[in-house]
Amino acid sequence: ERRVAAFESLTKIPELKPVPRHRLSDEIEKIVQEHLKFDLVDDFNSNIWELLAADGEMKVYRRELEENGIVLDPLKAVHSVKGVTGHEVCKYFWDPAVRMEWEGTLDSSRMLEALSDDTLIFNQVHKRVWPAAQRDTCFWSHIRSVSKENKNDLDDWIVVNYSTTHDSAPIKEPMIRAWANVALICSTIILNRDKYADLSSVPRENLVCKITYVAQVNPGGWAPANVLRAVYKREYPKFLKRFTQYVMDKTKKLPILL
Ligand code: H15
Repeated sequence: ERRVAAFESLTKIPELKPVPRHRLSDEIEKIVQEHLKFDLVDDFNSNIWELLAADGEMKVYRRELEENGIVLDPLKAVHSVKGVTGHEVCKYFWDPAVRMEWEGTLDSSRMLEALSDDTLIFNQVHKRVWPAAQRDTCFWSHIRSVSKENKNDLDDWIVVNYSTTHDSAPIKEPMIRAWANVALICSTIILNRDKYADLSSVPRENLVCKITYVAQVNPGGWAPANVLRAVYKREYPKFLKRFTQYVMDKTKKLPILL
């Protein structure tokens, strides 16, 4: 199957061209396939997830997990947003040009390398969580579409942020390097699809974007469990609410990105 990059920036017209291979292609393929296979399984009735927060269509769950006193709680959230496509949601999540407009948990974000049109490497410094040492992260960020069998459906979209190392981002004490495996997966539902001859004539009000967000974060060293859990409980719902509202506001008057 030939994979293509669907866009280059927020402003350019989408292009369809093959993505050249690079040093992380195999790892990215493996991690993306894992997310697509496991994250969309509806396992909320299985007792493994504890509801952390709910607000309208948004539900944020966690699983308490500690290793040697370090909090590793896996997080999984679902949301449903009207008037936007999965392509739009993933694009705004991935694009470094707009990151600081919606991110509320960072001191800085630095792009280190563009591996290809769909994969960037970042070094980000997270806001300090008192009384723990400040954390930074170095990760590749990959975006792609996942085509549906039915041609009347819009593609699914996924962004994966996965920790890596990079020569331009050595760990500088007292900063602690945190590790993460994060995915945002979006599926677009079209209401009254049969009323429209083609996808390009569907109005925004008939779009519903189903969002699944999963995050496994390892703080990379000791941090007080109660403080960390309080931060997660506050920040993940805040992020999902603020980010999705941001995408709705930004796209409202723009042509639909299918
Ligand atoms: O997903 C979110 N943001 C993206 C884009 O900035 C980055 C994120 C990521 C996190 C960690 C490592 C790699 C990538 O995917 C939104 C996240 C919002 C909620 C953040 C909650 C706190 C995360 C703390 C990181 C380490 C701090 C340990 C003390």
